[in-house]
Amino acid sequence: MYMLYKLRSQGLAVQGIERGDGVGGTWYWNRYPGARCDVESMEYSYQFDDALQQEWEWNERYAPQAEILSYANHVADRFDLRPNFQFETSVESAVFDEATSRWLVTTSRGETYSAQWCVMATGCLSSTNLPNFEGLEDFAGDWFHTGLWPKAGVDFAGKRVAVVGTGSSAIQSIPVIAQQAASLTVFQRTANFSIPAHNGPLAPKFVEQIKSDYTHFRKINNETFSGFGGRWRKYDDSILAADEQKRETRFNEKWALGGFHFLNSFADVGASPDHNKFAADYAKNKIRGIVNDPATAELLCPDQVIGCKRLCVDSGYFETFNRDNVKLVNVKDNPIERVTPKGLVTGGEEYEFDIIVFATGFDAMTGSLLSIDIKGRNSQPLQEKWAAGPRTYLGLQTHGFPNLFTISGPGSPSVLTNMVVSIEQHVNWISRCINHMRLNQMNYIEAELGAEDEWVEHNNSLSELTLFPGCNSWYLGANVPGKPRVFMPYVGGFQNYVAKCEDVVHNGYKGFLMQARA
Ligand code: N01
Repeated sequence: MYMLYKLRSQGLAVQGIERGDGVGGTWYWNRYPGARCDVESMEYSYQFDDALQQEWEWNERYAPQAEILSYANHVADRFDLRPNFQFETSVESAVFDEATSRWLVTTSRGETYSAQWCVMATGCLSSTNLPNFEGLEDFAGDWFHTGLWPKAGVDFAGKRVAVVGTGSSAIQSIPVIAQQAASLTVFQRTANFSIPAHNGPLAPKFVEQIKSDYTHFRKINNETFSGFGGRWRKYDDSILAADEQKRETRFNEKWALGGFHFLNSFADVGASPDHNKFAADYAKNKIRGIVNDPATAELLCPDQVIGCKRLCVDSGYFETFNRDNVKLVNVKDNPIERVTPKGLVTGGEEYEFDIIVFATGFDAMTGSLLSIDIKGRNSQPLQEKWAAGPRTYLGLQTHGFPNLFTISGPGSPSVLTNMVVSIEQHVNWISRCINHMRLNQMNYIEAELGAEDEWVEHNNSLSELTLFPGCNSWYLGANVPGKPRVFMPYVGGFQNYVAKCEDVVHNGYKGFLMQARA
C-alpha cells in the first residue's frame, strides 16, 4: 500500500494486484482466534504521515488482528488507494522483455500488464505450508490452516478439535480455542519457547506522551537492531560475568517486561550455547512453574537454544495445559502418519476430531515469489537462479532480473525486525531509486553479480557467527521438505543495514548497473 502511494505521488501510473478481496496482507489472511501482533501497537504502524499516526487510536499494548486490519483499511481509504488495486487477482507470471526493458505481468484473470518497474510486495510469510498428509481429502470433519482462516470464523463450541503445530500461530490460537471447544488436542513436534506478552489496554497517558513527540519515538526505534523497543534498556554486560543472583534479577526484569526483550537480558545471550543455557533454563523453569502435570511440563520444555527458532509471545499458552479439556500429544518420535475420515493417526493410535487446525506455518521468504513464474534476462526462471537458495543484493534485487524489486526480500533484515519499519525503509529506498532514474532519463537497473555475490557471502558469514544455523527453523527453510537450507534474512541488524543502503545511494548506487536503454 505504501509503495503504491509513494510511486503514485511521484507521478507514476501504478497498478496494484492483490489476491485477497481487500487490503491488509498478513492481517487479511491470518484471522485465526487469538491472532495478534507481537510488536507493540504504538511501534507497529506507518510513520510516513504524521497526521495518520496522530489520528489513529490503538487500544491495546499488542493489537489484535481485527484492529490491524481496520488500520490497513483506514490507510487505504485515507489515501484513496483502492482504485489503484485490482483485488481477487493473482499474478501468475512476470517476464522481462529485453527489447523494451519492461516486465510483462500476467494475472489469473488472463490480463497482461506491461510495466517499466515491477515491485514484488508478496510478503515473507504468505505462502502457507500444509504438510502432505495422506488421507486429508477423506477427513469427514472440517480442517483449516491458520494462515488462510475463513472470514466467517469457525465455531468450535462443543467440538473435538486438533491443533497441529506449536509455533507462534498455534501458541496464540490454542488458549482461545481451548476456551471454546469441548476438547482440544495439541500435536507437538518441537516444543517452543514463549514469553508472556503481558498484554492490556494502552494507558492514555503513555499514548499522549508518545504522540507528543512521535518523531523521537520512531527515531529511537529505527536506530535499534530490530526496529522496535528503542525505549527499553539494552544491557551490554556479559551473562558469564554475572553471578546467579544478578542473572535471576535481570531475567525477572525482562520477563516482567514481556515479549522479545527477554533476549536482551544480557549482551551475549546468543553468543554460544553455554551463554544461552542460562536464559533457556530460566524460561524452562517458568514452564515447570506454570504447568501442573510434570510430564506435560517436561514435554513443553524446548531442547534447543532460546531465540534460535523465532521466539513466541503468548497470552496464557502454558496455563492452557492445566485445563481438563486440553491434551498434549508428542509427535516428535511418532510423526503424524495419516489423516483418516475420523481424525489423525500417530504412533499407531487414531485420535478422533470434528475439526483439525493446521498451524503448520509457511514456505517463508521465497515461497510466494517462487510460486510466480518469474523469468528474467535470457528467459532465466527465478526458480532456477534460486535453486540452491535465494541470492540477492541487499534483498532489493537479484542479478539477471533488471527493474524487478523485492520488498523485504531474502537478504534483507525483514522477518528479524518490526516488519512495518523494514517495509517503509524499502519503499523509501525503491521510490527514491526510481525517482533518481527518471530524473536522469534512465530506465534500466540491475544488481551487479559481484555485488550480489559479496552480499550473499557477507550474509552467510554473519549468520554463521550466530546460533541460528543450529535448529530447524523456517528462517533456514528447514520446515519445508526439500527446500535448500540457507539462512535467508540479513542478520547484521536493521540500523547497520540501513546505513549500508544509504552508503550505496551516496556512492552513486554502487553495485547496481543503471542505464538508459532504447
Ligand atoms: O509457523 P511455524 P507459525 N507434523 O513454522 C509444526 C509469524 N507469526 O504460523 O517446529 C507436526 O513457526 C512445526 O513443527 P517443527 C512469526 O514470524 C507472527 O506458527 O517444524 N508438526 C511448528 O511447530 C512466526 O514465526 C505472529 O518441528 C508440524 C509449526 O507446525 C511465523 O509467522 C503470529 C508438521 C509451524 O510453526 C510462522 O509462525 C503468528 C508436521 N508434519 C505468526 N509440519 C505475530 O504475532 C509443521 N509442523 C506477528
